[in-house]
Amino acid sequence: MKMQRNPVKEKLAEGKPSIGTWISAGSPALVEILAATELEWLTMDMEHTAIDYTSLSGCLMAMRGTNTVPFVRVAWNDPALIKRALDIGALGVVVPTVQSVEEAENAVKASRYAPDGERGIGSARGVLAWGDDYYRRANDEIAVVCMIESARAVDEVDRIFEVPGIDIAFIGPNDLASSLGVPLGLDNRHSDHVQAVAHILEAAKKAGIPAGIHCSSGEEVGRRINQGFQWLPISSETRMVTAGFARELEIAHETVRDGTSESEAGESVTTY
Ligand code: 3PY
Ligand code: MG
Repeated sequence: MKMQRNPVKEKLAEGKPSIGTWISAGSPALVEILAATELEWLTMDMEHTAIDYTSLSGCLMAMRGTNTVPFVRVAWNDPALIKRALDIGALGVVVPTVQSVEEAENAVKASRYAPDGERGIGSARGVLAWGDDYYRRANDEIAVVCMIESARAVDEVDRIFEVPGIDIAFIGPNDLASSLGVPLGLDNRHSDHVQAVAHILEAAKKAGIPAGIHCSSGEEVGRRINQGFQWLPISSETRMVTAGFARELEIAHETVRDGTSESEAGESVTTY
């Protein structure tokens, strides 16, 4: 088996948007279901969740053979963490809180084999999951995602984006809000936040790097695509499950209040 092109990198290079979600529970069963949807990628979040390497490898196995691309957000910009996430089979690594040229260079170096970087050799699962030519092709197909999520990074963003090898510039709205000293929240409308986001997007465009931002909803994803963003997670799998049940419970209570009965609902056949 030969390593295929990374479809997310291909789409972004064509200037198209790519939509995925964040995985917080780390359930291989749920990941398998989501990998059968039209979401183009899933990011297993090891920064802010209890996902460990055993559940991570289960999630990656659940995605094997699907068209859904696995990304992993590592806990920190640390070469040891980046190496393990990639060696287990991630095709993209999301590196939190990149704030300087040196930190961006470190993220790229840890993600690429020589001569482009310093990643150690030893990805048995990379070869198994992606192909016999993995060591030769991984540098081209793995996506390095640098998170811009602090006031310091916003000030440095033009220089950071000159670092070769950054594939996606991804905004973390909550850390950015915290660092700017404005109220937290995705889809953040505080003017300082709006201005910082626009500045990052413009710098990324100037550098020819696709930009992404964590979105609260499909509606926000649409607006962000119209704004020029390309790599867009809709919320997370746990939040979507919670929101889905909250909505259905509300409908159930509303229906009871309205007094609609079975005979009035009309004919329909629903599978569960
Ligand atoms: C943030 O909002 O800080 C994030 O890291 C989102 O992924
Ligand atoms: Mg963050």
